[in-house]
Amino acid sequence: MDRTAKIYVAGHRGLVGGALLRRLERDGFANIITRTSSELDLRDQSATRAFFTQEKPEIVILAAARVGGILANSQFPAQFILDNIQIAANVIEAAHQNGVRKLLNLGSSCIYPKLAPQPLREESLLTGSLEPTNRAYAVAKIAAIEMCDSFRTQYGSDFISAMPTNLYGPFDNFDLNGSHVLPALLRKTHEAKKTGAANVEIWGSGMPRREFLHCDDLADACLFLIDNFSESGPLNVGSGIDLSIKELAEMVREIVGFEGELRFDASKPDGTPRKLMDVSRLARAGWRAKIGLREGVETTYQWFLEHEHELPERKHN
Ligand code: GFB
Repeated sequence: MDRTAKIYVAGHRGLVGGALLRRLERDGFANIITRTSSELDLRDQSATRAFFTQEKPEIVILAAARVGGILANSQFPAQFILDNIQIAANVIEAAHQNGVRKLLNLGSSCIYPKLAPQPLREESLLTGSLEPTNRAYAVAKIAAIEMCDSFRTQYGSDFISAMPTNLYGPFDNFDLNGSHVLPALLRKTHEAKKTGAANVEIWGSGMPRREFLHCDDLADACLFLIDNFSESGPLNVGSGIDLSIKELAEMVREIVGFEGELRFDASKPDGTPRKLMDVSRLARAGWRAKIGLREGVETTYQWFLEHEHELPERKHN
């Protein structure tokens, strides 16, 4: 990619957008555009249109979304579907109207049916029922893929869709009500160690299996795909390795140095039994993950220790 290209990173304050911004700046991209959500509400169609008409970005990375862990998804489905459909529709339409030459739409592995064969292949999209805890979010993400593909079919737009597996890394959301499992486990285990608690509470049975990808690896994949990929449909982006939540909690316990027990709270949902991406299409395109899970969790814990004092107060177990 040309270092002078005008790139709009939508959602630069999030886990993914932040990692993209750091990477683009490090690589010397000189023409990056960002807006905070208070400067530009992407759910607002006329504001989004006006922004694109004024700025005329050449490349758009759509990393803006309402996201959250299993609890937030099940408690606020209306917000998850409405915000994400509006953001995607407004950005994709404005990108088309303003001649954006490449758009990368980011989704999630939860677009695949709950019981799709594992590892999850791109062909499984729309072949079965979705996991109920995040169905509203998943439908919005599926709609965004379909929009990109429809603009490609009808107008020849070079709009692509990447579906990352569960992500983690620095600047993640560590608020236990809204967070995903990894930041939650780091925080809960750290606090249990600090207070000398006998155990740390893990939601669900510990049996579900998840795959994790560091946000810096995803940023690397995004830049690679912008240069090297131009096809319709979702493209899986993952590490290709999964583990159970219990194994993850044990890894976190070791890294944090907590000596108490893991206690599983069966009143909390497990969600999808397993989410492991088949990343062979991505590998054929020429990209693979580089940051191992243990190394990534260790550096994320270091980041957490340096920023612990800035985190919102704990309101939930
Ligand atoms: O990360 P998580 O919220 O997302 O949960 P999903 C993964 C698994 O970890 C579930 C368990 O089985 C949780 O029950 N878990 C254990 C915990 N302890 C905790 C905890 O303290 N907090 C959290 N959050 N989980 C989300 C979707 O699903 O993943 C989104 O809701 C999106 O739509 C995202 O796709 C990537 O993998 O279950």
